[in-house]
Amino acid sequence: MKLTALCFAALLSLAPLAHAQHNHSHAAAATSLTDGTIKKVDKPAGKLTIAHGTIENIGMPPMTMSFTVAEPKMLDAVKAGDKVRFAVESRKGVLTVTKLEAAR
Ligand SMILES: [Cu+2]
Repeated sequence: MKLTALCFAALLSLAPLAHAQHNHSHAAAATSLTDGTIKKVDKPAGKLTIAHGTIENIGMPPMTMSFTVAEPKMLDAVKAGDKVRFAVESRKGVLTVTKLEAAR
């Protein structure tokens, strides 16, 4: 009985530490969406040219450039002039559009 009480006290004293470690793991940021305007859809190359705002997760300032798309069907969903929101990730060193949706 006495031993059990001691173990319980030990568990309680460890709890704040476990909680601190849990909070620390939340530091990784989710990939956020960036505003952009489609300038060109290049189906043969599998690329979109987008005039984009700041892309925070890859540290890129606003500019117009082409991106590879993760899925070919993304090229069918948009046309030049469309306002979009999209996510970019570096996949094996290639900047790739991983999410694409119409801007509302
Ligand atoms: Cu860029």
